[in-house]
Amino acid sequence: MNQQLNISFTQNTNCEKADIFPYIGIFGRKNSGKSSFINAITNQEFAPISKVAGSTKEPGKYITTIENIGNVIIYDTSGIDDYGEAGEKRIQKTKSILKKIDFAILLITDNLFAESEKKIVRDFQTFAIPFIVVQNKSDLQGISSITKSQIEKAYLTKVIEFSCLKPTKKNELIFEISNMLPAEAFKTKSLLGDLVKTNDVILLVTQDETDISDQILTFTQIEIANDLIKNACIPIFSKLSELKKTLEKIPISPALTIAPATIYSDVALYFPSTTMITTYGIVMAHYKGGFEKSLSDTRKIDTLKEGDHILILQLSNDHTCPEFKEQNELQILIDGYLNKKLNYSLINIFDSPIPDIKKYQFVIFCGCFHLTKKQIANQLSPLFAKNIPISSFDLINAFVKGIFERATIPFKT
Ligand SMILES: Nc1nc2c(ncn2[C@@H]2O[C@H](COP(=O)(O)OP(=O)(O)OP(=O)(O)O)[C@@H](O)[C@H]2O)c(=O)[nH]1
Ligand SMILES: [Mg+2]
Repeated sequence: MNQQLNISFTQNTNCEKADIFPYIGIFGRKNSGKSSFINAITNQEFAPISKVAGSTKEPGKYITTIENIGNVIIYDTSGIDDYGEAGEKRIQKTKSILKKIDFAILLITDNLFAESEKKIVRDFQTFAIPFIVVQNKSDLQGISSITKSQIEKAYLTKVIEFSCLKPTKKNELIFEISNMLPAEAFKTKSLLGDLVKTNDVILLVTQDETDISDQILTFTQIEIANDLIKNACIPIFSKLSELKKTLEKIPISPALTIAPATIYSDVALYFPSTTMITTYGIVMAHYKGGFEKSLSDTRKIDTLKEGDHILILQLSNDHTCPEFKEQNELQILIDGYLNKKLNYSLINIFDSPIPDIKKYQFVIFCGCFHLTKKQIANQLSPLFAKNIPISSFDLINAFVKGIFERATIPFKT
């Protein structure tokens, strides 16, 4: 029976920017109907389907539309129950999608929710991805009330039955997906998309080479350059020692200049005081979230007293990344700036849970931001809701170096 539902859809569907699409991943065992499901909910035929289990071997990405949701990017994946050396590699490729998506749809069939499903759900939780469970092939086997209530209770999600062959419950399903899509999914995923316009010239200043490393561009600088190219900007790189000549050669002033905090003051000397100059770290801090509170709390560093307790939260477990050392720099920077001795506690959030922060007078997070924007929101939003000042290494670093006011101007609307 074709159910007529009186459903209203609340999400904004008028996305102007190309990257303001919800990113949705479809997961499930081999042959559970993942590719068929994509075709069914988008009314398209682009995902190849086969009776043979394991036919989707590479993640597929489709830019399409779901009626009543709007433009979306959907990822098709290979089976979560794959095995063997090649199968494990395929599972890793499926998992690489987790960093990109805003929402996951986990297909099950025959009421089977076992280790493979539990594993992928743990991954959803790690990446703070909301998800819905869909019992597909319901024309062959409906969802049992026990399976439905067990999953819904254990994971605080919804279980819906669906059939790609007889998609009578399509409206109901799309309504649930629409309601569960997080508001974040409709915001820009661009690092600088809110700040820059097409054809803006953006000057990216780098440190002069050191003997220590052949690698001139840091991971952050590469990410920012990628983002600028995606936004159809014109990124121009210049070493500090070449900056004068670079500026002589470019005919218009850059809309924005980005420099490492360590050479910010040297770079600023080349520009009038009205020029927008920020740091790579502040761009990342702005993107990753909690920025408004961090921005206003940073100044409270001036109110800290001798012996106050500071909690440093390390957000990375990569000891090789240069930003990992920020945790040690912070103590020297702050004690030096305040000319006081404070008590620092260091917690790596990969090793230990975040402690009760009431006993601290200030919380600072640092590291190379290996967490995704969603993970940061998930881990840190309870802290941002508390009445304790919180900021990031990059903002504190800018503050104690006396560049905070100028370097944050581009982010103040
Ligand atoms: N009866 C029934 N068959 C379905 C349904 N959905 C998919 N199928 C069939 O199940 C088989 C597998 O479908 P696919 O969409 O290729 O499944 P998949 O999960 O993408 O499979 P892999 O890519 O191999 O992991 C095909 O023969 C489909 O026609 C459904 O709702 N009901
Ligand atoms: Mg498939």
